Amino acid sequence: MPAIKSISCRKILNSASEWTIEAGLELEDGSIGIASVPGGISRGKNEAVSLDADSAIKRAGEVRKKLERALFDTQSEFDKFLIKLDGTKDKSKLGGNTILSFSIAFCKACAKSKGKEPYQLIRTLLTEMGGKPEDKVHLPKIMMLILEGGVHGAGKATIQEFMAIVDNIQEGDAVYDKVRQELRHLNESTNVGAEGAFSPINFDNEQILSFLSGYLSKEKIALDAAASSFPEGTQYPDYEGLLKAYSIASVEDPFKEDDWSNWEKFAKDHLDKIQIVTDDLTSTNTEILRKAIDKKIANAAIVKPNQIGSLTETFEFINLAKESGWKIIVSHRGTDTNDDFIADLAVGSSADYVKFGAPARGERVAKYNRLLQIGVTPD
Ligand code: 2PG
Ligand code: MG
Repeated sequence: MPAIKSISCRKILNSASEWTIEAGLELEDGSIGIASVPGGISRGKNEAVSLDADSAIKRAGEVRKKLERALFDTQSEFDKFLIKLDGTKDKSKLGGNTILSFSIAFCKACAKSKGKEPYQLIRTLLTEMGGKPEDKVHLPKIMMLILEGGVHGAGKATIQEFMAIVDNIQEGDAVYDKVRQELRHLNESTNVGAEGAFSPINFDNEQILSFLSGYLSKEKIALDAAASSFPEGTQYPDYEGLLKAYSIASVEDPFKEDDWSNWEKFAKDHLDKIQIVTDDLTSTNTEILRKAIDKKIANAAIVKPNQIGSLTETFEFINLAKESGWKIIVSHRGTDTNDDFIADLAVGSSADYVKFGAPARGERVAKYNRLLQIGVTPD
């Protein structure tokens, strides 16, 4: 790759009116990459540290002197250089958000320099690291968020996400629209939560599930309980009862991230029937994923690059999950920006699903629209 000509870092706002950073990186041939990364509301304990915007800008200033005019042949060389410079296990010195913003900016600039789309470069990078993306580029299925509760919502529901599993954006959008019309009809609020989904304050978990079921035809339901974020003293939902009563095909984070015994028991009873998804528990961390695979506690994992803090480590995680027969779901975060790179990550890695929130709120829509754009790009 051409040497790095310049890097920059500025403060921007995220979807929760908090300050975050946007990184810029230019290669000597004029190729530019600009990237910003999300935060998260229900964050796991094992995630990389995310620095506040001012500290991240300061750290980026220090990194700048070391990056400008430097030559990196590969994404992994670039990422490993920053990981080494940080030197901590949780990326607390430079910040996972600082490292990842530059990691993605570098990837975008390299794609431009090679005349490729980011998803095309990602396919190559994953393959070079031993991965086997599917032969044909295809768009993933979608877990479309329709109603939200927990720390993302406003009402009584303790489960964070109630999603419809759909084949494409149009199908999910139609379900979202039907639900909006019916809420209006019931005189319930159609105000939306952190990720653009409806959050009727009078509905508990069961009421939401029974309501949502009325607007699904062939679509199955995916839940994200985000149980690690339940307030002290909150009971786990009665999963057995819910699975019997509703058409639920996927359950994410049903138990707290350190409650391995409940995870193991649940998996013994249900792993052959439904998709069990780790998010906070694995935190896009290959070491923890290995343990989860050994213990057979799930069969799918959420991929959120900002949980680990670099693209190369995210690629390692994806490759291990796939070679172990797990499904992967590339996901946005509770607080996010308009950056649409994760749509490229999902397509480039042949992800099984994406989880980008509701088809409302600009930062979610940006990612859906990028999928639509990729869908019409000749490969
Ligand atoms: C999750 C995410 C995204 P947060 O739990 O899966 O929906 O939420 O970013 O708040 O952790
Ligand atoms: Mg989750």
